[in-house]
Amino acid sequence: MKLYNMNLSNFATKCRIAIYDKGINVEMAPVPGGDSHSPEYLKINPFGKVPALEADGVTIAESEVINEYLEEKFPTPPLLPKSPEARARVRIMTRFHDLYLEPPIRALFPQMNPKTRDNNVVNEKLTEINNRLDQLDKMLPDSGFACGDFTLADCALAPTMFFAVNLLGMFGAKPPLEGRAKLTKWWTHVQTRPSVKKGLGEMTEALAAMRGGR
Ligand SMILES: N[C@@H](CCC(=O)N[C@@H](CS)C(=O)NCC(=O)O)C(=O)O
Repeated sequence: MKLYNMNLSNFATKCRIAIYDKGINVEMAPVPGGDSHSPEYLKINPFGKVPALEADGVTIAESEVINEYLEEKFPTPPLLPKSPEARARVRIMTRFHDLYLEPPIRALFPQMNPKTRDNNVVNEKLTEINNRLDQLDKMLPDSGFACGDFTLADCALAPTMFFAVNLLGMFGAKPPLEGRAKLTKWWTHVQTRPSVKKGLGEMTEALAAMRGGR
């Protein structure tokens, strides 16, 4: 199996964490043509998005579809609980992440440069992010992982929280953990998981390389 991957991509890291946690042997491949919109890569994933997984004769796009596929194909150790209700809770978290928490954070990426920044967009997105972080804080348990045992919910949330913690400060946002006790506890706890430590370590290195222009 081959994952088309970029170490700084939060969506690719979501899949790498699941792969590391399950101990699956997957080749990590750079995006052909060096860009997710290169003609070579668009042949592999017409959406022009990273990651994509080549597995058993099919190419699978979309990080959550990839993670659900990996869960079905390699059920041990499980990253989804057994009961339909508990599985639904995990999927609510992953959808909350994909549809509501991550997009306003991503919308700030084109606003990094203070010289070209649109402050109206920044303020609007920061308000949305703060609302979403408050919602996440309410959804999380008092301790432990996001939904009991370590699950696909933690795989999804951790790489995006990495961005929140490391990037929001440059927009003058209040620290994302401030006043959010459950989120703070979860963030400390989730980073003790070896698969998360490895995935976020790779993001840290990639971010440092980007900042250093390497
Ligand atoms: N819904 C997709 C989102 C993937 C995504 O947005 N990936 C980013 C990298 S983190 C990307 O490929 N961006 C390039 C683009 O949108 O043009 C997923 O879950 O895989």
